[in-house]
Amino acid sequence: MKITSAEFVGAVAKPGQPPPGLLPEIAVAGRSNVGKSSLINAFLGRKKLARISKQPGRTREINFFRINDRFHLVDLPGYGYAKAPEEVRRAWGRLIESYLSGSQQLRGVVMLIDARRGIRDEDRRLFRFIEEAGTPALLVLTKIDKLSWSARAAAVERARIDSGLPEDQVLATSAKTREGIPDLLASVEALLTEG
Ligand SMILES: Nc1nc2c(ncn2[C@@H]2O[C@H](COP(=O)(O)OP(=O)(O)O)[C@@H](O)[C@H]2O)c(=O)[nH]1
Ligand SMILES: [Mg+2]
Repeated sequence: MKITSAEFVGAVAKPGQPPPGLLPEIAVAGRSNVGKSSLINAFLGRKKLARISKQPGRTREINFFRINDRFHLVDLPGYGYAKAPEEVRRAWGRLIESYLSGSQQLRGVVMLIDARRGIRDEDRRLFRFIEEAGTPALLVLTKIDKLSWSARAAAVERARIDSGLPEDQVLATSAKTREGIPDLLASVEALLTEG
């Protein structure tokens, strides 16, 4: 897949609010600071697109980007921000879970995991939720450039065992070096074609 166009088309701020259009959807989820904005920009080959979701207020919304007039890339708000009050964290959870269980267009979820940290409790909770909904998932390790070559293989293997996903659904990526980005484009293409 080659990205030819990408634009912000709207946001969902409350559970149950309809999406800004009915294209097939690929959602991207991960803890705050996992490298989600950087990866989305690397994936799209754009420098500034995901910055929109950094605007105050937007970080707690689900942001929709129309790609190639063919699908929506859905940027889910980052979870697990340690300093957020409990009530705010719960509201994030409700919004994300309401979207994931309610969307009729969702073709797959790209779950981002920091390669240095591996899968943690909140990731596991979301992962189980996605599995139970029967939605196809990709597990994408981020910031892989920060690991040595030997540590990379171990991180991928651990993520594969922890998630129970088959090998071809676990990818190692770097927004910095673009390692793994072509594989991610191919995997997203496969989700859209299979769906
Ligand atoms: N070395 C390295 N750093 C990264 C990579 N991706 C993101 N970062 C850094 O990780 C921090 C968080 O990235 P950001 O994309 O804002 O994460 P978000 O909160 O998940 O959207 C920033 O300091 C980035 O520069 C990567 O692939 N390699
Ligand atoms: Mg971000």
